[in-house]
Amino acid sequence: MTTIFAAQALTPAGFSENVRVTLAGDAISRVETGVAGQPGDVRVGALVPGLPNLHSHAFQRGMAGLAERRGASADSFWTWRDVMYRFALSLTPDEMQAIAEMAYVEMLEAGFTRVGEFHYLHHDADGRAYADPAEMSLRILAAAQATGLNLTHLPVFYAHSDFGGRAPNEGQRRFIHSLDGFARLLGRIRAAMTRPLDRLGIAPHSLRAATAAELSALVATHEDGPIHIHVAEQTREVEDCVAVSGQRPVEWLLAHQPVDSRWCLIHATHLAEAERRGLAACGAVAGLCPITEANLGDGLFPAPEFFAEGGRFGVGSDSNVEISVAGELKTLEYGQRLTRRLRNVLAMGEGSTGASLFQRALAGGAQALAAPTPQIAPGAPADLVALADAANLPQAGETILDRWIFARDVTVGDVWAAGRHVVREGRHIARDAVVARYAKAVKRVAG
Ligand code: NGQ
Ligand code: ZN
Repeated sequence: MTTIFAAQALTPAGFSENVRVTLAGDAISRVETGVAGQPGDVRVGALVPGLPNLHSHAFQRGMAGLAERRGASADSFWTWRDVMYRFALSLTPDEMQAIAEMAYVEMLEAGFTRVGEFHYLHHDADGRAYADPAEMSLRILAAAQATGLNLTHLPVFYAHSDFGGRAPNEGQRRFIHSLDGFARLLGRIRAAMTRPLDRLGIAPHSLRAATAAELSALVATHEDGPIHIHVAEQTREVEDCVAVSGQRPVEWLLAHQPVDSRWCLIHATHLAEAERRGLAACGAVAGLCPITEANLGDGLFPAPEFFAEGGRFGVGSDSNVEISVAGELKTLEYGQRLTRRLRNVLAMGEGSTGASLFQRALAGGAQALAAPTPQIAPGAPADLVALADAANLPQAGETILDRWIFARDVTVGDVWAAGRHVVREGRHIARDAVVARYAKAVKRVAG
């Protein structure tokens, strides 16, 4: 049995002092506040629930920093995608697992305790299914298990290169399924999932990659579990959607699919006012990936209006170019400050901006990943992040969140995921072995 004594902890009632948390297996069994620490307790500074990372393409961690060179033509999301496709085509299952383990180690070290892995690298390099068609998904499951990260696996249905059911291109050959093949894949993955806290959902890649009929068939045959889809990330995608359907992407989805609290719309960057209100009202989560959206030049999500309308959001590290809880939340806020020339925009009222962002991302992230809401309360999963304050300054808990997110002089010290103490003094317990395998994989692929 593990007991943690925290000088401060974020409980459902807010920050409390002198909190003793007892873990039993993968859950919290007891929370005592205003008590003294005892011999044998792990002593920490501020204890907060682990944040869900609702959107990741783990393999892209292996090309982080390799697409920051300008080519002969103006670079854009689409030229980045060409580089990414070439990288994706070269990976073996062993290499993909090694890169995923590196990404997952960094997620845990950042304070994420669950990942939504939006996984589309399914087939062998020639486009044919592996002997086990779930080979690559099993590697994702293995990487999550090896590192201790909770997983919501989101196998991707991908069938077309663009709106109007256009045939997939050569660069997409490892991603492609028929509806029947996809159903078989899901069955195989379901049978292979063994950890009780892991979850399975589906992810039609985008309105480019799945037709209206395919989307309806997928939704009709999956009556529970999360549904994630990329939507309205780039303005070209919005224009193409209007040209083909007469509607903007989010407008089309809200009109043609039963979008509700099971759904997570990834990016949803470009929203007309009616789309923004409709998305907020339907209870779906907006899956924001602020660092990747900045890196790819996507645009800015209308966060303050959406939050004011009751819209839910969570954050994802997406391309994994930088894996950081603090960085995602800070980038979300700074985008608003830069364009509006204001400060503390997403505090959404008086008080701490960091606490507002963190609490909203916690609830939205858990909803999107079909996970119980992370909280420091008996019965909740033991997904916990201890923040270390090097200067040990006496101050209210919310300021600790602001200093973590904006100043980074508070950092992640210890992390427990599903009750396992996997990060100690800021380092994942398997970091050295994972880095060695990661380096070998990336050196081969990147030459
Ligand atoms: C992806 N990533 O699937 O990895 C996409 C790019 C696409 C982002 N959208 C490919 N950030 O959307 O076609
Ligand atoms: Zn994505």
